[in-house]
Amino acid sequence: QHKAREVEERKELYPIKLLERSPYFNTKPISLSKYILRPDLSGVIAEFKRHSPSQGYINQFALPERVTLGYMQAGASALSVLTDTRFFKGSCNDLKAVRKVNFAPILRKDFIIDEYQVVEAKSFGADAILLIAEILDKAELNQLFRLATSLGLEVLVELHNPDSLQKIPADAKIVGVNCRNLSDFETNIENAIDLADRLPSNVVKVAESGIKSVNDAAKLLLNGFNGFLIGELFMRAANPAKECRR
Ligand code: IGP
Repeated sequence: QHKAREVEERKELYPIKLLERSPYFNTKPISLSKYILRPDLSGVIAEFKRHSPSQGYINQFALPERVTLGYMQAGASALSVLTDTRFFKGSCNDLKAVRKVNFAPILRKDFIIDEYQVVEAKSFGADAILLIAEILDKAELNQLFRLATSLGLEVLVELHNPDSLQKIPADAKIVGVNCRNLSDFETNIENAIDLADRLPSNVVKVAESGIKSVNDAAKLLLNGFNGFLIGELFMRAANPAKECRR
């Protein structure tokens, strides 16, 4: 797999020992789950996404610092930064840039398959990571979940298929339903609505992908979702932050 090779390369260049010297190992992370539930914020996790595999460039020249500061001023609960390079043309440098100018919780969004990436997320100042149930087996998911938790990172456990429900770690605090089918890229918010009742009852519920309007978000809210992960709708707008404020 391509991701595995990419991670191996970075391991050689920046060994874990080096990452562990990052000052972020001595800072207390900000709780993503708490911020999603804060009544004075919108529940939106606003994503910085310049490119996607299905759409190509969405916003090629957007600056991560500027866009994410705008998101915060618009009342977003949290930020999501895509660090995958091959498909999303992002990197940990984006994460670093966003961290410097924001005090809100930041989710590192990537295809995390290796413990190295969890340590890396922490060293670049992330507060939370995404773990995708469909690309990990249950044991791997639980192992990465435990490592993240031990570093003080929160985990957004993402799933798309009902079959993956059984993989959710017992102490998961935040679960996301991805409305995008990763095999054909189609999005359908009904997917999240169908799964809403089958999620563990004590978790913060996040709907991800394909949220195209305030109406979509309202529908999801009525069906029990607390958080909304939105990228393209904002990034496609001339002024992403203004779109986020709506
Ligand atoms: C955002 P959208 O349709 O608002 O741009 O979607 C986010 O949910 C999406 O980027 C995403 C994603 C992922 C990307 C959800 N899960 C896993 C990469 C990997």
